[in-house]
Amino acid sequence: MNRRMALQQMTGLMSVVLLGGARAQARARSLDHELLDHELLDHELSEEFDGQAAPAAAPTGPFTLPPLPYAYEALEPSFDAETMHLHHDKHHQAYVDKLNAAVAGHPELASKTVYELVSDLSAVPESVRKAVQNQGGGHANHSFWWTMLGKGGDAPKGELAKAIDGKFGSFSGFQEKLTVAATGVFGSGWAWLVSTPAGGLEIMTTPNQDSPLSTGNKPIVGVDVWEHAYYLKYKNKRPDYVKAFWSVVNWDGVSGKYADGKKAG
Ligand code: MN3
Repeated sequence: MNRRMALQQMTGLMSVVLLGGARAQARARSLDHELLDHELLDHELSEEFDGQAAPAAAPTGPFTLPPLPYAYEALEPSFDAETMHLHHDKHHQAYVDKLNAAVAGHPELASKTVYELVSDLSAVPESVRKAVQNQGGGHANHSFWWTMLGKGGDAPKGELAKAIDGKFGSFSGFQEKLTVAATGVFGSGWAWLVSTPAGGLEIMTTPNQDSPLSTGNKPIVGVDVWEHAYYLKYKNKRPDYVKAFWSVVNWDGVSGKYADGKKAG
């Protein structure tokens, strides 16, 4: 073999190698593309079937976090924006996520509203009852809380004003009693003004995230006294937080809902 032939052979070998490399690359690219297509398809499918195609992933439904019905800074200076972000985006979201995890595999629960779930805990299978009580209660209580807050009026109106005066003597008499109940909750929980099954008004407290609905009582006003609701701004001073709470109750909304509830029976 002379030098020229050897060079020709080498060039040929190299071009085979190069060509093979290029082919392999092209093949790899098309495989990538196919894989990508499959990934996209899987993604589309899983979106289309709302998570059913991807059982390994944490469920994103059926319960979802309702958006805050006003800006995060809307309740400043009583409730600071940072607390609102944490309280809504992290704490409330966590209740929703854990409730979704609890009802996964229980289609008979997933088709109910969270209010239906906490209103009849005895209908929830024992294996997930505590989770629904805690996480469902957290979701129900906070969904109520955001809409009850806001800036709309300084005092109850109409039917609610009359009912409060009738039960507590005056608005300030009611405020005093709910304040005492809220500051007196031991540990984490809520203080409430509720409409009882008999139709009257009562002040009650619930531990943890228990919903008044679980005992047949309909919440009208609630005070969240979990530390996550106030610790950033008020530290250990719960009474200061409860005092500030009174300036961010949306009385127009609360009074309207109460009147509608009375009409509906
Ligand atoms: Mn809370």
